[in-house]
Amino acid sequence: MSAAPPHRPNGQPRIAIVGAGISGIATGVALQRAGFTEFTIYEKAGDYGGTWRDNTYPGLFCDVPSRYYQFTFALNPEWSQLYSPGSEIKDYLAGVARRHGLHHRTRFHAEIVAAEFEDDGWRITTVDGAVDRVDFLMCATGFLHHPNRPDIPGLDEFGGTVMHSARWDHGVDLTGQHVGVIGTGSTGTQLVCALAGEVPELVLFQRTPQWILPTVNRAYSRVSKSVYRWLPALGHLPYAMNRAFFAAFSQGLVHPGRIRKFIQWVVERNLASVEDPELRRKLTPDYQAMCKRLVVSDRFYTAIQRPDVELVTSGIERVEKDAVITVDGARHELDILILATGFDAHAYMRPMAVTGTGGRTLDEAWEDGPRAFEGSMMPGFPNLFMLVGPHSPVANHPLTAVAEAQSARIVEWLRRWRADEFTTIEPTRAAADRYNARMRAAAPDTIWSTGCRSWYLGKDGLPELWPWSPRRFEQMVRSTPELVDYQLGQRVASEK
Ligand code: N01
Repeated sequence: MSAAPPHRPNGQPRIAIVGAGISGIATGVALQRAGFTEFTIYEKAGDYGGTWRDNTYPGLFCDVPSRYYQFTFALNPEWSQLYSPGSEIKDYLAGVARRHGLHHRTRFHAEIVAAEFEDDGWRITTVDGAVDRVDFLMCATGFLHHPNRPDIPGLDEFGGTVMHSARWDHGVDLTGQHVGVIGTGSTGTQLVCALAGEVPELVLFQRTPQWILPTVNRAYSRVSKSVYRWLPALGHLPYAMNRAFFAAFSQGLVHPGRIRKFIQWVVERNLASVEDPELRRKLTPDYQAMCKRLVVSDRFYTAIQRPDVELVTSGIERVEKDAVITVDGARHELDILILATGFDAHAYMRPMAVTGTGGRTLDEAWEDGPRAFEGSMMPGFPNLFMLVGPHSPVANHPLTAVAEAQSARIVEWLRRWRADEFTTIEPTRAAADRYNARMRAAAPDTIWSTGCRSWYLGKDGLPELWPWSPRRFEQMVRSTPELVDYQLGQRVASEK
């Protein structure tokens, strides 16, 4: 049996952060600022940015305004637009990491394949077989991470190029190509807007129509940027305004009422701008607006009405060497197929093999779906924290804000560890069960439970999102923890 990690004489716990995306960066900066310096960020890829590094497809932008979708400790005066492109967000994240010196503490191409709780800490194994011991494991692996490849007969036999939107191959020349896009989520609709008119024929295969919220994406002027550069603290103002707007909007997500009705009215009016009644019928969803993630676009309906863009609503039966065959027998001859089919949003840190106390694996603990106490800790997995874990996505609240709030809480626990209040911490099973029961009870009130298929829903058909307001989330994360909800491990007296 290996020795238990001795209590660090310098008060420094050893910490592994898994993932160098938004939440890994937020955690690294929070730890560093609080004086916890013995941490390593393990990143399986070669750069920062997480989903913003992986997604590079044409037309990618963030549907949350950039002056809100950023860290409060790194307000950026340089945003080019209200909704900035994905590449700009990726560069921003990498810049924050480097400016805070995280590159000195990041190991790229170092995927952690296994983590086992052993004695008072975690034994972690990287893909090259190297083993490390740490006191705390922080999983910042995100949830829009593993591409969902649809199980369509014949897809592997397609003779042209097939690529998932999150694995865009920039070596593929689209010039003169007949392109099919499968999927009509935020990604599929952004792709259609970007590719319409760029290729001779674009076919969108739609299984379910989407409600579209029209917004205007405006560019920031040079003057506005220099004002924010000159007075960076000014950035808190648009941040606070957006925060108030999204707080109001989120009321419609978690409670029935006027906001839902208003959004429904807006998206229906937007749909009415589609001239051809038959096309309009095909684009009309049979569920309430916001049940699926609302698509934000002022260009989609224009793009889909172009003569060189076709909307196909008949289901896909199979794919042949040079065509997609739909159930109505139509044959759509194509050169390139783009899978805008989303992600396995329920994998979280898997396929990493995580084993807690008593040899219980994460797969066993999550047999009925991902669950966590306060979105971040699990019984039976001591000293493991998840960033933006199960039920932490707070609707359209930016993940930067969620990760900042959760990492501040983690720092509080580490201070208690340093003060020798415990060596190991995990929530009690009773506390976790109570918390998850409250989540389940709140779920039916949310818009996500009103009858549509989406990646928000878990195995039990209930949404795996935070079912209350963003304010309530922040209150929970900022409140003083009830120690009765936790099981604290102490060192035996002889070790002290
Ligand atoms: O994925 P999705 P996404 N045959 O799961 C269809 C974020 N995001 O990549 O609706 C045919 O929403 C599926 O059909 P259906 C954002 O949070 C953010 O678009 O299940 N079709 C659906 O149309 C977003 O919500 C930005 O019937 C199949 C589509 O594929 C999340 O990422 C930008 C199919 C998948 O839609 C995911 O969005 C982009 C099959 N076998 C993304 N399987 C920002 O702006 C699936 N589909 C921040």
